[in-house]
Amino acid sequence: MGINLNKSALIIVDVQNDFLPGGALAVGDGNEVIPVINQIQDKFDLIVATQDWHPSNHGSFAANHPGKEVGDFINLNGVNQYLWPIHCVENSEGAGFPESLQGQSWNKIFKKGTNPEVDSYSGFFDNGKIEETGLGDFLKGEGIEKVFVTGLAADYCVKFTVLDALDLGFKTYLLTDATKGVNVSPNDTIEAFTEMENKGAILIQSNDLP
Ligand code: VGL
Ligand code: ZN
Repeated sequence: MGINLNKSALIIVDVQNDFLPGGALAVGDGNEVIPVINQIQDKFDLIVATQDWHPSNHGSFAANHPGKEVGDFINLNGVNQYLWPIHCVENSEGAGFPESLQGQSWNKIFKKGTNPEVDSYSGFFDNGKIEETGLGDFLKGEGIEKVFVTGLAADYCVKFTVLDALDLGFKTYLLTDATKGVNVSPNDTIEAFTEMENKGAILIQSNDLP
């Protein structure tokens, strides 16, 4: 497939306890991405992780909107917002990374979703595209041209991270065996894969890496 890893970064999206089986917003089989991600980290000179990190009054939590339930939508400061269970509250166990995920060679962690007024699926921008996390400038400052995206959840934070990476001009690969989706609707993950591919992402598996 002719991939070389010069000027490449591995992006690990939201592999946090709350998105793993038993967590507050568990992704089915989400734990299966961990050994795959561990196995490929050595190939990359630059590794970044994103961390969903919400204050307890975050506007994406159904519990913060009396009368609303998980799965409802609200208008959150002009953005259509799906309401989630309480998850990844800053400094909680659920917001932490699992011990089984190797993190010793990560260059930087980017927290997102810290503003209670707006959600942030992408690792680059909030959902209103008002504020940046700093990830884009960091990668460009390091001379990165290609990104390889992994993590959770395929149909939310991974998808929006991939789409923004493409918008920012990175050659963008999705590692399909290193991501799993929430599937609020049953086909969400497969549709997210198609959408990412249609917008220019290159879908590969970890064993396609050199
Ligand atoms: C995510 C829903 C809410 C994710 C984060 O990491 O995909 N999904 N917050
Ligand atoms: Zn969140």
